[in-house]
Amino acid sequence: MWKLAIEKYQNLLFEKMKAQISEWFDLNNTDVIKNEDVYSFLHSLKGTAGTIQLGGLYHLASKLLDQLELKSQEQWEKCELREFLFELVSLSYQYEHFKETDLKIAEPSDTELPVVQMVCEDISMLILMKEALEENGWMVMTSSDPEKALSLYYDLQPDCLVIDIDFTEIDGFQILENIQQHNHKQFVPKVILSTENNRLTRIKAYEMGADDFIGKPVNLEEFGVRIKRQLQRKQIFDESVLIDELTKVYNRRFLFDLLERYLKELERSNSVFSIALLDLDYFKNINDSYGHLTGDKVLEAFADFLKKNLRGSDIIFRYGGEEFVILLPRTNCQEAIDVINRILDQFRSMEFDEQGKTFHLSFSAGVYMVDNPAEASQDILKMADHALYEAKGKGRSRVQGANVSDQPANNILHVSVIDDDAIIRTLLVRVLQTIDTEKVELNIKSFENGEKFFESERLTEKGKHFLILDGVMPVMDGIEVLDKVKNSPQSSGVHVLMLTGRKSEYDIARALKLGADDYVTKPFSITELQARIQRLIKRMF
Ligand code: GH3
Ligand code: MG
Repeated sequence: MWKLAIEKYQNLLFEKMKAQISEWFDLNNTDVIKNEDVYSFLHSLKGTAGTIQLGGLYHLASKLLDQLELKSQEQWEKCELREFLFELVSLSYQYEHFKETDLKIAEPSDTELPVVQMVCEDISMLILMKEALEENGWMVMTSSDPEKALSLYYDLQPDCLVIDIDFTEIDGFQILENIQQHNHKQFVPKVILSTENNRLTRIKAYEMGADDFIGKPVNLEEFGVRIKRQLQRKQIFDESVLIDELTKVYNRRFLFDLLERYLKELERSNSVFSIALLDLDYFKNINDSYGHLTGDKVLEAFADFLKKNLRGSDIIFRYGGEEFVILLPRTNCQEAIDVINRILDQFRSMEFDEQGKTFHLSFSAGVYMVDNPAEASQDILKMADHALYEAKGKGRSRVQGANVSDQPANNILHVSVIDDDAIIRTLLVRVLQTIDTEKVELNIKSFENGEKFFESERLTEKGKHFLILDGVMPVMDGIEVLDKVKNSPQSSGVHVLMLTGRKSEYDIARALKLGADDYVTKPFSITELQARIQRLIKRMF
């Protein structure tokens, strides 16, 4: 009995606290908050928390009161107060959703977690499977629209693909076939799901390149294990192969092996070398205008062009999607820049002929000379990457040396948090502020609702946008905001992460249909959300 009563009072206290914080944070920008109000708020919090066995809250309130006494200020600006009360906001969130009164915001892990892509028309299935797989710590991206799935596949380069072929309007095998056209040159394990668990369907799936077939209904535990097996196979494959399947140049893993060898050589004989990181300009346009198969052909042609036109001693690698690395042994920075500039001139004049239309392409490049054998391979690539982004920033189709530039260039990503809950808004902004994004500068703003967001004309700010959008809001709900965003002229540069209630299947379905890139169900763990946002941002650049 007593336990129940205590819990009721604890809930009430947190509610009261949340209401007060929200009231302060939702004030108009011009308003200030009186210090005496903050003082009496904390004072009563401390008193009540002690009485109803909320030790964590009691200590936090005491600490804040002590700090307040040292400050002796008359009033608070909203943002100042937000900073001051942040721990309280976080505690309140944790309590509301997890009944945890101790604060933990851990560092997200930096290792690249596997990415699983799932295509399925049935949203409830999709939600269930996503949840089950994410328990393993994998990042799961979902789509219910076959076309969106295809472009997501190219953007994401997942480590495993799961297709539920039970589509109502189309033949689900068609999705597999479309992806296979590209996939036969890239190993990504594919798992097919279907209610048609019969011999003919299974044979067809395997013939079309499926690596596993799972009949529905799916046992989630077994499903997780079978996906795990596929991810292991993918890892073994990646580690054992040195050649990129599509372009037949060396792959990223071999690049790191070889870099180690050249660093040893540098130490032994003092012979410097350079690396160039090349990235095709506006390559996405090729995919969008001519289809992904043409995109693939262009990548192959680019690799062939590099093989033909570089010096015999230079070594070519595919670093990722449309990025290539060239290692130039015994070449200093200026010499490397000259070589790559010559290549760029030749490439610009090359004519592509596709579907009766001709077009020209260019690339941007960052060049970095390695003359210190103690340098880590990852840092070497980072330097080249900084230079590449500088080249992109200066208008593309150019070569930039890293050794001559003083500052790494920063790309701007406008991140907007739209949520009517002041606690969540504050928390998200803080999470975003702690995210470490090497080459991207985050411009973070939060909005109480969709109307304020559109009034601010935020989307007209130049550069890429990332929106974290609450699904359910008064005034204009998240789905309406998403709809309006996706129909705006700026829609192509906007990525959207939806926050949805665990049970609001209908909202998830609509969000995905309208083109949300990802969704996270509430309540979310702060650590997990942080890691997820970090990875999403990394993939956007
Ligand atoms: P920028 O000049 O800034 O580099 O613009 P971009 O369009 O080249 O760059 P962005 O990073 O926006 O798009 C690269 C696209 O390359 C995204 C992805 O869909 C596509 N892509 C990645 N790998 C492959 C692939 O193997 N085949 C095809 N066809 N497309 C790929
Ligand atoms: Mg590019």
